[in-house]
Amino acid sequence: MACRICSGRLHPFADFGRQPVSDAFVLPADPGEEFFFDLAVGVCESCAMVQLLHEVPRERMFHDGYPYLSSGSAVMREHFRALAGRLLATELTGPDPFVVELGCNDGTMLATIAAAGVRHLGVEPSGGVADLAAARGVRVRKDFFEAATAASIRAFDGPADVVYAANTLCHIPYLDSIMKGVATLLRPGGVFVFEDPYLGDVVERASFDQIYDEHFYLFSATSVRAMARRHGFELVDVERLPVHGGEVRYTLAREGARTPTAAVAELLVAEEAAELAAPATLSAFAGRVAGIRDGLVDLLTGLRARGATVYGYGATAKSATVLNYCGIGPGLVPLICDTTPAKQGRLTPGSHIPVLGPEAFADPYPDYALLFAWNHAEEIMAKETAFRDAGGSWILYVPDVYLVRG
Ligand code: DWN
Ligand code: SAH
Ligand code: ZN
Repeated sequence: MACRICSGRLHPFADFGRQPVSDAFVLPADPGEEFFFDLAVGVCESCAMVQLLHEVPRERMFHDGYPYLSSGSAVMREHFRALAGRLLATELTGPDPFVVELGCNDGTMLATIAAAGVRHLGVEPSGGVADLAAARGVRVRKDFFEAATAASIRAFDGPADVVYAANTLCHIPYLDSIMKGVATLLRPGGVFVFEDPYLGDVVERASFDQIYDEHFYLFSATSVRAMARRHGFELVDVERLPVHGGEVRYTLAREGARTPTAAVAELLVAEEAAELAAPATLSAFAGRVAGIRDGLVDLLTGLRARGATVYGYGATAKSATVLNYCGIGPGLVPLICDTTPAKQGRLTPGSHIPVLGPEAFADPYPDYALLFAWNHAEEIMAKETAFRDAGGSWILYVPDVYLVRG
């Protein structure tokens, strides 16, 4: 198996078995044939990039029915409003600036840019969410970004000052084509800014559910710098972010265009010291994950034996890995509540647990709630205080299986 970035040798370190497409929620009346693939992950012995061993065709994941909405969390809405404000204040200050967002989803970030009257374009292959962005006044192109898309944007709109991508670059196996596209599109002094789940946080928190079909790569400063240099780019800034369970925002500029900040060297040194990409580190991670699986299944089986009810909270893409790897189905978790319209009334992929709207949670409250959207724990627990007041307990499974009692 060869590295998608540098063709180096891959060292496999974790295997989650057969898994469905994580965001392919199933219609109960017409389940059809579900697509499964082997979810296994490895690290490149040459460039340290952590990546899936098998890839799901992009059209199976990102299409008109793609359900995830960026606007589904108040914390994330504020996160993207703040980021847009910062780009406007720092990078988009020249005459007639232009920003391109890859994977703009429902336009949560670009809505602020559009409201400021700044030239922008969202590139978004999933038609349903792209329509929501357009309805917000965001200019959007329904397409997969790649080298050819970039060339046609450049020909029509001219060079971009900023190319931005949140939780999208790590979804794209074909980074060669993406980096060629960014090189074509970006003006000489422009920046490519992207933020994705950080390998360091995944290893530290044993957050194995960050591994699923859409998350093809798990980036680190080490692997991103190596990838960037292959395309004439330098990693000039890194910023750790608390969202989605721990991310890093990377800034790339053309080699020689900007001086890297001290934060880059610091993170590189920390990754080296922690031996983040070492087989021993990643095998230890895989061992902890197996322990979490056993602990979670034991807890849920014990609760069922006692007659306690457990609902899921948040039908996340991440939960597909948890449910299918642990073998959890409707017998242990009879329903999952979720605010996303396109998930409600459907069944979770592979595990076939019904997804209901948020009103089902209090009707009546279960004894326990398994928090699949643990990355939004603060926001969710703050709005669901009545659950604990009524004696309910939250179940979390990263960094270990534990209860937050009522
Ligand atoms: O990387 C990705 C991230 C950005 O979003 C994508 N590949 C797919 C998706 O991953 P996810 O589904 O694991 O993301 P979230 O943000 O953890 O999903 C939260 C889910 O919980 C959504 O379906 C909305 C739902 N939710 C809810 O029901 N009540 C969320 C909040 C905050 C709530 O209060
Ligand atoms: N940026 C948003 C959405 C993340 S979900 C946020 O952080 O909340 C990932 C998004 O990337 C999906 O909307 C998906 O349709 C989009 N995507 C996948 N491949 C892409 C590609 N090649 N070019 C642009 N967008 C892509
Ligand atoms: Zn490699």
